Amino acid sequence: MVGELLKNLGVEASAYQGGNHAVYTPIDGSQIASVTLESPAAVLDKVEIAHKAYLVWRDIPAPRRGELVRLYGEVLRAHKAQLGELISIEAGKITQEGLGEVQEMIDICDFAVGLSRQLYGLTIASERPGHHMRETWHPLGVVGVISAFNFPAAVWAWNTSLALVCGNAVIWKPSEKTPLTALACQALFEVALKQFGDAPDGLSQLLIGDREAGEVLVDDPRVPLISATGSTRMGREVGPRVAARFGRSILELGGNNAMILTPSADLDLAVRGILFSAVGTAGQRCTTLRRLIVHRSVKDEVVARVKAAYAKVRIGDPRKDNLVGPLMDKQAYLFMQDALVKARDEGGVVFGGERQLQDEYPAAYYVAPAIVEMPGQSAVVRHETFAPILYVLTYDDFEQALQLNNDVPQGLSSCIFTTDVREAERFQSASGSDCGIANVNIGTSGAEIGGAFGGEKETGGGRESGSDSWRAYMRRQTNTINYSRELPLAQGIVFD
Ligand code: UN1
Repeated sequence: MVGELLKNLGVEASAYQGGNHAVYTPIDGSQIASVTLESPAAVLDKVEIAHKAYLVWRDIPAPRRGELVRLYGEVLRAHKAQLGELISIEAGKITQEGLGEVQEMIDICDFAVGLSRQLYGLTIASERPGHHMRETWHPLGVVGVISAFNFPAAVWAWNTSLALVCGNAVIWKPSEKTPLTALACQALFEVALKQFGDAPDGLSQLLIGDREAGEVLVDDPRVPLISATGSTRMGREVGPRVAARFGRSILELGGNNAMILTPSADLDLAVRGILFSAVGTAGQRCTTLRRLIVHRSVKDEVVARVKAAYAKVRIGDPRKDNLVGPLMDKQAYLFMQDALVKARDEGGVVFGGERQLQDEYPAAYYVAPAIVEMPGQSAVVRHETFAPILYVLTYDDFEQALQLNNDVPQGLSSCIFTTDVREAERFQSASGSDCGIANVNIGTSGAEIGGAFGGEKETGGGRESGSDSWRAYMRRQTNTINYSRELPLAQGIVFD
C-alpha cells in the first residue's frame, strides 16, 4: 500500500523493509512496513554529530538559515498530496485533515522564513553615562523533538522550522506508531538541504527508537532543549528528567477542552463547531472538544441536534468520502470503552460509542462518536481519554460555567459560543478561562500557526508555533557597553 508512495517521497526501501519494528495502518490493521529501531548507543552518536552541526550553523546569518526553511516549504508544496496521503494511511486521519496537516507545515515554514529576519532584541537605556544596554538572542544548541502519532508531521515542523532559523540543530524522535511519515519528512528535508548546498551534516536528524532511546536523548546535557508533545504521563517523566540537568523543556501535553454554550449562541454555528472539534480526527487531537458545558435552557435542543448530526456522520476508510476514520489501535479502543463504562458508573447516559465496521475490518477499530450526558464533572470527565467522547454538562449561572471550564487538571483549549459581548469578554479575561487557548464562536481545535500554541496546568505550560514562541529556542543575552572614558558603577556604588 505504501511502497510506491514512500518511493515517490524519496524514502529508500531499506528504511521501511526488513526492520525489527512492525508498522501498521489503522485503516485495516494490517502491517504495512517494518523499520529498524535504533539503539540507545546510536543516539549518542547522533547528538555528537548534531552538536557539531550546530557549531557551524549558529554562525550562518539567520536570513540565510531562513532560506533552507523556505526551500523546505517549497518541497512540501510540491509533495503535499502524497505526504497527506501517507499521513492518512499511517495515522488514520481523513484526506482533508492529512492535507491540512501538510498545509500547517507549509504555513509554519513561511512564518519561520519571515522570522529569520525578525529575531529582534531590545535596546535598553542604561542608568550610567556613556553606556548603553541591549538584549540579544543567540542560538541554543541541539533541540530534541519528541512527537506523538496524531500529528505525525506538523508538530515536528513547528519545532524544526523555528529551531533551524534560530540557529539550532534538531534530533527528532517521532512516535513509534508513525515512523513512515517521519522518514518521508526527513527525505523531503534532504531535498531542501541539497538545494541549499552547504548546510552542515546532521543538522536535522531522525531518531527512530523506543522509549529507552528517547531517554538517552532526554538525559543528554548536549541537548539544551527538549520539546515534547504527548500525554501528561509522558510529560511527567520527561519534564523532571530534563529539569534535573537544568535543561529546558517545552511540554505540550494532555487537554480536556470545553465549550461553553450560552443561551444567546448561534446554534447552527455551535453545532457545526461541536461536530468538527468533537469528532474530527476521531477525537484524537490534543485540542479535541471533550466537554460541552451548555445552558439548561438550550440543552435539550442542542443535544438533540448534536445527536442527529452524529447519527449522520460517515465513518470509514479515511481516504474515501468519510468524516471519521479509525482509532489508532486496539488500545485506544479499549481505553474508550473503559471510559464509557466508568461514565455509566458515574451516572452518565451514553449515546453512541459502539464499534463500527467490525466485519469489514476485524483488525481495525472504527467507532461511533459518543455523547455522554453527565450529572456533574466526575472523575472520568476530568480525565483525558484520547477518543471521540463528548461529555455534556449543564449550567444555570454563567459563573458556574466558567468554574466548570476551569475545574479540570488540564488547560489547553477552550471556547465559548455566545453573542453577548459581556460573556465573550469575561471568558477571555483574567478571571475567565484558564487555558492557553480561549476562542469565541470557534471550536477548540484547528488552531492557526500564527498564535502561540500550548496550555497551562497539566498541559505543561510550553508554547510552540507562532507569536514569540521562537524565544524558547534561543538563549537571551544582556549586554552592557561602556563607550566613555570612566568606569561608573551601577546603583551609584563608589569603589575607589
Ligand atoms: C495536537 O493535537 O497535538 O489546533 C496538535 C489544532 C491543530 C494542532 C493540534 N492545529 O487542532
